[in-house]
Amino acid sequence: MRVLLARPPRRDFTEPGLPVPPLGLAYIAASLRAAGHAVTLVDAYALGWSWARFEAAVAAARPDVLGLSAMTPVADVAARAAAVARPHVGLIVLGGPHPTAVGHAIFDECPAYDAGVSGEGEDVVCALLDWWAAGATGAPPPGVLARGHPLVPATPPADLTRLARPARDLLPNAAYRYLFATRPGFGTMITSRGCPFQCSFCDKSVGGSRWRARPAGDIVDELAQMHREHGVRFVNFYDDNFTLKRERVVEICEELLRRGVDVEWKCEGRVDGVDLELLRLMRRAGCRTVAYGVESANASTLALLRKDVTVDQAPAAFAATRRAGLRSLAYIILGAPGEDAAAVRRTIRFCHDIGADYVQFSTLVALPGTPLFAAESGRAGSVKNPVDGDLSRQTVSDLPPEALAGLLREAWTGFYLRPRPVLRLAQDAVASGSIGEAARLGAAWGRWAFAAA
Ligand code: B12
Ligand code: SF4
Repeated sequence: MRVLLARPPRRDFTEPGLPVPPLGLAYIAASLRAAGHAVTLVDAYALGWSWARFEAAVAAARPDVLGLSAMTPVADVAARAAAVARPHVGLIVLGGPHPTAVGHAIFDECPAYDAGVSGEGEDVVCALLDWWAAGATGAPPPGVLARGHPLVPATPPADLTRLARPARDLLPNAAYRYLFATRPGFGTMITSRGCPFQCSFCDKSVGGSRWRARPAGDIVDELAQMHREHGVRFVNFYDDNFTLKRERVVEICEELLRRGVDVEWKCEGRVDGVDLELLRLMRRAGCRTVAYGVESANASTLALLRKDVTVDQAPAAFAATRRAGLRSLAYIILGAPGEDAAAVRRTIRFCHDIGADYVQFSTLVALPGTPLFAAESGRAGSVKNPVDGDLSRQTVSDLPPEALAGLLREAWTGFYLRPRPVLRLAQDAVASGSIGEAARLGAAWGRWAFAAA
């Protein structure tokens, strides 16, 4: 079959935009191609296409199948793409975290969808196309959401090495940027899937709790291939928990050093999963930044979030990161239930005290698919965040939305309107070739700060 996989255009062209590769679609493309389908991939978001151009491209391609991906807060964009594409396409399939979290509700949200894929989609999508080609009679294969049929969950792949590598040859690789990269030539990669922790705000519907990791040799082979074939020189490891198993990180670093792969990288870690020796090895092997889910300086909030770390583990991890010569990024949640303005300000101050190089401030959102959703979805107010463009977050908090928005503004401006972070960001934007993205983010940020003032 002729399959078009598409990441639709931006909802709003004034939004800052994060043109990072659509890795999930690239995995799906590789799997479909290996099964003999003719696959094209359009990343209208990264290419800055208008909606008119997107519709014209779909109408010209007239594919048998259109595959889209969605996260819940931006699910309306995929629905708009499906509606626009409907007259020009046979089967329209939605995959990703949104259909996995909400299931058959996607058919009520958007009548243009014919089917959905729940969970990791590489095997399921091939089975779905076979079922569809055979007339869609009888029960759909496991993992497929179809109208009038109950979902039978699919078993996710246990051995990740049997999956075809992402079809990066179908991506507009030169269009990808990342603000904190230290060099141009940006790519992303996943070396493990799943996470055994149970943080209440995190949607693990796709990857699940069973941690499955790829061996070091396979990971470094892919990195070398990205460097050789696509000019990638800085990689974000998007694993939920890159540092979960210390010995695996050591193996990856040693393999990178042994083979001399010239790629710098950033990964996500937990403050309880690093030490100075490991961080120094990571630095030697090309790591430049480690992002940590610090979340809060309030022990009661960490307990509510079921983060399974203590407040005093963060300063130690950030100090070790600094001593190893690495930059640190702290993910922070402000205004969780139980927090008043003083508690929020304690966390804001904490970010300065631990010496974080970058901070990403958020509010607490109860997404479907998270343990928090069932408990808290009834009392959410809307709060805007400067990095979200026109997206507002349905935030769970005891603070009134306006008060929390004010504290969020205080946090962002207090942290970033200082010479050091501004200079560091400017330096990274130049080094990574992301000046355009940085300017757009700065403008969106300025509009937000001005509107909120
Ligand atoms: C990288 C990342 C991003 C990147 C880019 C995502 C992208 N374009 O691919 C950035 C930084 C931009 C981002 C932003 C956001 N993100 Co994000 N992100 C991730 C992260 C860390 C990794 C995604 C990834 O590459 N996974 C690896 C690939 C292989 O998995 P995958 O994408 O899920 O794809 C598989 C399946 O979903 C399925 N599939 C996916 N698409 C399709 C399509 C078809 C046709 C089929 C058949 C199957 C299929 O098959 C794939 C292969 O198995 C995940 C966490 C995670 N572990 O997945 C969060 C995650 C996806 N993000 C999340 C959220 C909430 C957001 C934001 C909405 C946050 C916000 N601001 O409120 C924003 C959205 C901003 C925007 N305007 O789009 C949530 C989504 C939860 C939900 N229910 O929707 C996640 C799951 C984090 C979490 N644990 O809560 N994100
Ligand atoms: S927030 Fe991180 S550590 Fe917690 S469950 Fe999600 S992926 Fe795992």
